[in-house]
Amino acid sequence: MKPTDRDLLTSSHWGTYRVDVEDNRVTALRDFEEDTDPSPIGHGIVDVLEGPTRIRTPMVRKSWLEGGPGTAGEKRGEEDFIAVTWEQANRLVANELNRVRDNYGNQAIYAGSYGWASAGRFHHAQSQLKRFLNCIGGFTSSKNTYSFAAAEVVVPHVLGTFRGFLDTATSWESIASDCTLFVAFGGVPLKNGQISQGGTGAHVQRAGISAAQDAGVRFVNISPLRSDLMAAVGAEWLAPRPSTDAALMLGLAHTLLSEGLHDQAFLGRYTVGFERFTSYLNGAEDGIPKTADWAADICALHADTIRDLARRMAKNRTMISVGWALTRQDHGEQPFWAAITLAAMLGQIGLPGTGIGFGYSAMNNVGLNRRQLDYASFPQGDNPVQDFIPVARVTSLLENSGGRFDYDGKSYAYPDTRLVWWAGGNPFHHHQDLNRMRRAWAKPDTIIANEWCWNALAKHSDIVLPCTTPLERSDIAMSPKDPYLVAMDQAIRPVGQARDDHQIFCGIAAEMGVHDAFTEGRSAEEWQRWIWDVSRQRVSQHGVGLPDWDSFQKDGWFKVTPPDKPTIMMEEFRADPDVNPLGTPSGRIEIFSETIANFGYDDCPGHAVWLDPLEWLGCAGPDQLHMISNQPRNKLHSQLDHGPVSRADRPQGVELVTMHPEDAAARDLSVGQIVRIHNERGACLAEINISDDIRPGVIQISTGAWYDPDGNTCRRGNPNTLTPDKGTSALAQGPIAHSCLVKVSSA
Ligand SMILES: Nc1nc2c(c(=O)[nH]1)N[C@H]1C(S)=C(S)[C@@H](COP(=O)(O)OP(=O)(O)OC[C@H]3O[C@@H](n4cnc5c(=O)[nH]c(N)nc54)[C@H](O)[C@@H]3O)O[C@H]1N2
Ligand SMILES: Nc1nc2c(c(=O)[nH]1)N[C@H]1C(S)=C(S)[C@@H](COP(=O)(O)OP(=O)(O)OC[C@H]3O[C@@H](n4cnc5c(=O)[nH]c(N)nc54)[C@H](O)[C@@H]3O)O[C@H]1N2
Ligand SMILES: [Mo]
Repeated sequence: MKPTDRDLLTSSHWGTYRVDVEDNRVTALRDFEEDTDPSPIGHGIVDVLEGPTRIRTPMVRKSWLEGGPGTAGEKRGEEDFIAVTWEQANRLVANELNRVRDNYGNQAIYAGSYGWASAGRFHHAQSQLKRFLNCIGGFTSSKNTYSFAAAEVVVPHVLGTFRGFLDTATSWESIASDCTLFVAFGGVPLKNGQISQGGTGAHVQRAGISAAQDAGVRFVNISPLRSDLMAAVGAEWLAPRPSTDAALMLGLAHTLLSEGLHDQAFLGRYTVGFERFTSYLNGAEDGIPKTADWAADICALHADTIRDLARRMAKNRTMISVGWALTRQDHGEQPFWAAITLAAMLGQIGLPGTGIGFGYSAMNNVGLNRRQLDYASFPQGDNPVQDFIPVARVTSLLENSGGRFDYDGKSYAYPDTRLVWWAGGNPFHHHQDLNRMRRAWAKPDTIIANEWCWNALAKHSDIVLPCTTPLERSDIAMSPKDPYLVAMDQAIRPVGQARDDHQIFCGIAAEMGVHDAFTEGRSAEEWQRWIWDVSRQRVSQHGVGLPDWDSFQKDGWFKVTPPDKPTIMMEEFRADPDVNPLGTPSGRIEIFSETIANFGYDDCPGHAVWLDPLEWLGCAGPDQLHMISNQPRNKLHSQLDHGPVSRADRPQGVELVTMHPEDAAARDLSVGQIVRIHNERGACLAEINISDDIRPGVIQISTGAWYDPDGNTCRRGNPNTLTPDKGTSALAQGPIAHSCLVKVSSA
C-alpha cells in the first residue's frame, strides 16, 4: 500500500470519495469536497466488501471439476462449487484454452465480455482479458453497446459519427444563454446523470438544468414518466405511448412542412435527400400522409398538442434532446434519424444552445463543457480473429452455431462457441429474455468468469476467478469524459485470495508461456506510470499541462480547466460545410441515405420511417401493460444490488413496480402488495407502488435486481425475465428491452 499523508481517495463511475480505513477495513466513504451534488450510490460498497456474497478463493463447479469440459452444462446455476488453489485454477484454465484452441480454433472462444466493470484506467477488466487472449491468438469479439447500439450504427450514416457528437454535445452553459425551448424525448433523467463511465469527479446535471431554467428555458418532458425531468423545473409533460416517438416526430415534421415552417435554406445547404423524405411524409409511396392526426392515433396524444408543439418548436430557439432509451426499443434507429431530420427542418443545428443533443443527463458527461482529450489506455493488442457479433446477439450466438446474421450492410456467420469468458460485465443483468439465455448458456463446454461477488453470472459459471474491487488495488481514474483525474488508492489488502484481473491473467499467461508478452516486463504500477506519462505528453500538445506522477500522487487529484467558451455541437460544419464537411458520403446530413437504402432492409429503409414495434400498446390485449425497465436510481445496473443503499429501497426484498391508480384499481391491487409480472417468456415478482406520475397502461420497474430464478420466475424482480430478445433491425441488431408487453396479477 502507498504511504501517504493525505486522506485516501477512490473513484467510481458514480463519484469520487474519500476512504476511511481502520485495521485494514474500510469503515466509511466520505463525499468528495469538489462535488456539490454527490451520489449516495458509492456508500453501498462498504458493507459488502467482506460480506457473505464475497468470492474469496478460485472455485470450480462440481461436475465440471469431476467430469471435465462439457459436463452437465444444464446444471449451471444450481450446482455447488469446489474451492481450488490458484495454481490448480491456472492449470485448469490453461489446459482448457489449449484444448479449445487446438480442436476448434480461437474463434471458438467468445470473449465479447460486455459490461461496465469498475472505474480505473489500468485495471479495466475487459482490456485485461482481451489483451491476454490476444497474446494467445485471439477470440470472437462483440461490437457496439447495450446503451445505444441502434444510434451507434445509424447515426454515422446520417451525420458521419455518433460518438464524436455525443462527446461534443452543446454544453449546458450554451443552452442557458441561447435556448428558449428544450424538448426532451425520454426526459432529462437526473437519476442517470449520477453516472459517468470511467469516473465522475463532480456532478453537473442538476446545476445545468437549474441554470437553464433560471435563464428562462422552458422544458417539455416527453416520456411515460413525469420523474424523467426533475420536479423543480415544473416541465410540461407529454406521455405518448412508449416506443412511438418516431411517429410523433414524423407528425411534428409533417406539421412544419405543411405550414411552411421548415428552414428551406438550411435544408438546401446542409442536407441531402429531403425530397425523398417529404414524399414519404406526404404519403406518395404508401398513400398515408404522416399528419399530426395520423401521429396522434399512434401515440395516443391529441393532434392539436402535436401541431402546437411543432409551431412552438419553429418559433423558439429549440434544443431537441433524444434519450438513449429510445434506441433500446424495436426499430430504435428510427427515433434518432427522425429527431435529426426534425432538427434539420428547424434549421438551428450548429447554432448556440439549439439543434440536437443525444441524451442530456443519460450520463453526467452529456452537456458537461470539457476539453476533448485523448488519454492513453492499457493496450489491448491485436485480435487476429475476425469473427464478431453485434453485442446483443449473444443468445443467438450460443443457440445457432453456423447460422447467419445481417449487420450494417453485410451478412456474417455465428462461429461455433466452446468457451465463454466474462470479466467485468454481467449478462444475467444486461441481456434480454434471460430464461432463453439461460437455456442457451447450458451449451458451451466451459464458462469462465472473473467476479468479486456471487451474483448470477458467477453462479452460472464453471470456473470462477475471484477478483479485487478498486478499494483493494491502486489505479488512476482518467476518463476523457470527465475533467477530474483521481488517484485511486489501495485502501485495504485484497479480501481472501482475490487477485486483480491483471494478476489473474499474469498467472495464466505464465502457465501458457506468454507472461512476458502480456506484461512487456512492466509491473502494474509501472503500467500506471506509463499510462500517465504517455497521456501527459499527448495532452501537452493540446496545451494542457498535467502534473508529473509524483506530484499527482501527492495531491491525489487534478482538474483539467474547461475550455474558454461553451461547446456547440456541429459549429464548424454550420460555419462552412464545404471546408468542414461531415463524414458522410455526401459530406452533408443524410436525411436520405443511399447507402442504407441500398442495403435493402425492410426494417430500416433509406430515411426515417414509422414501423410498428414488435410489442407496444397499439397491439396490446385488454389486460396487457407496457413495461419500461429503466436504469435504477440507487445503483449502476446490477452493481451493489446486494448493498444497503439498494436494499433500503426494497423493504420486502423484491423490486418495486410503479403503476397508475387506474391500472391498479382495474386489477384490484394495492400499495405494498407483491405481484407477479408475467408474459410468455417468464415472470418476476415485484412490490406495487402506485403513482399518478406514470402514463396509464405503462408500468415501470428498474433493472438491476440480481437474477434469482425459481423455474422461469425471478424471485427478486429482474425484468429481463420478461423482455424480448430480438435485434432493433438488420442494420444495427441492437437490444429492444423497452418494447415489452406484460400482465400483472397478484402473486
Ligand atoms: N431491461 C433492460 N436491460 C438493460 C438495460 C435496460 O435499460 N433495460 N440497459 C442496458 C444497458 S444500457 C447496459 S450498459 C447494460 C449494463 O450491463 P453490465 O455492464 O453488464 O452491468 P453491471 O451490473 O455494471 O456489470 C458489471 C459487472 O462487473 C463486475 N465488476 C466490477 N468491477 C470489476 C472488476 O474490477 N473486475 C471484474 N472482473 N469484474 C468487476 C460487477 O460485479 C458486475 O457483475 O444493461 C443493459 N440491460
Ligand atoms: N443511476 C444510474 N444511472 C445510470 C445507469 C444506472 O444503471 N443507474 N446506467 C447508465 C447507462 S449504462 C446508460 S446507457 C444510461 C441510459 O440512459 P437512458 O437511456 O436515458 O436510461 P433509461 O433510464 O433506460 O431511460 C430514460 C427514460 O426514458 C423513458 N422512456 C423509455 N421508453 C421510452 C419511449 O419509448 N419514449 C420516451 N419518450 N421515453 C421513454 C423512461 O421513462 C426512462 O426513465 O444511464 C446511465 N446512468
Ligand atoms: Mo448503458
